[in-house]
Amino acid sequence: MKILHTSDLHLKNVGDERWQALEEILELAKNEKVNLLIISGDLFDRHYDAQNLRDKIRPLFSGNDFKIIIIPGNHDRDAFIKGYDFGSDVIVLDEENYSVELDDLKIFGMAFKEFTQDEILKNLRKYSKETTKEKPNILVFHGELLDVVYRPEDFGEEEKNYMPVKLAYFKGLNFDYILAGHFHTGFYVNEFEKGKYFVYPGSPVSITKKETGKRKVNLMEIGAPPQEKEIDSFHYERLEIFLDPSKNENPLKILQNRLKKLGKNAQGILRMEGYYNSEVLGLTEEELKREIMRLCGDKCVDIDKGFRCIDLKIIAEDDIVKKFTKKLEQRNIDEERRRDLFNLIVKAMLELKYGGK
Ligand SMILES: [Mn+2]
Repeated sequence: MKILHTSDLHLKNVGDERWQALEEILELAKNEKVNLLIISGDLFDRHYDAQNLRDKIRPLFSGNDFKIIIIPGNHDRDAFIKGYDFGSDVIVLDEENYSVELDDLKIFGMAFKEFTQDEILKNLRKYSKETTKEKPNILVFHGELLDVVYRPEDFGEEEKNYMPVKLAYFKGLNFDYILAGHFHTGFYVNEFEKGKYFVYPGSPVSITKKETGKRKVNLMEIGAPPQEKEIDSFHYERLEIFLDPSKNENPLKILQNRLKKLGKNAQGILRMEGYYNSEVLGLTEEELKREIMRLCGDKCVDIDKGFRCIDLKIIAEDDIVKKFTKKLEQRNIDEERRRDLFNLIVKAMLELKYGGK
């Protein structure tokens, strides 16, 4: 029994990067011959988007060789009104119809609701009592796992707590897998009891610039641990460059090399800092920024914000700086230490030259 598990696509439009990610996921499910596709909440960005996209999603969610189980998340909690047709393969698990029994599995869905911790626990116990001994039981869940130290941005742009749970809540209950959604940043899995797993696949496409790196889904076999599987969807990638003046490198060459390595579906969040000598490069700070923008085209975002290079020509010819740079070159020290030391000498030199005037 093979399952593809994802969540948090936040669909808004047909044909955009998020829509393409959904198409890629369906293609993967088909190629991998999965028995089930599970979407653990926030398939749609808003209630309105679900209304607007329902007729377009219907053909994608019909006629597949697998069922598609969906639960509402905090973003699309009101989207799945009874009687609405999202496609013939779809089973929505909500407050009313919270479980479904298939040939090899029993699946429970805990749709998003503004529950207190007591209510969550009560519900979990109620569901657990209805689990079956004959086959594995799965809980599909949308909310926060408090065990992990999160930053608010890990959930996209949420400001408050949504359905907070702890791994301890699931101990002693009869769920073999908790297939969760809501956590955007990355793939997270925890074996909270022997052979029992809690897993967040992370959003399968970058929703905000905070979700960087290749996106993943959970492609798992019942009885085995969840497995992360990289997909080729749109994503942001941090593109950080530090110019080390002791190395005398051409910033534009470094950038070109980094851009070449950027995947075709990736967009770089550029940050270039450090020092260079405009006399050697033949470009002022303004000109250098303009060249960077030209090279990046639409492959990078936030170039203005990320351009932090400093022209050092006013102190570069100073003998002390030259000696220091040479010394730094000869020493075998790591990149970060080198950076700190250089920042120090630059600060000191600038202060010597201009301080107090
Ligand atoms: Mn959410």
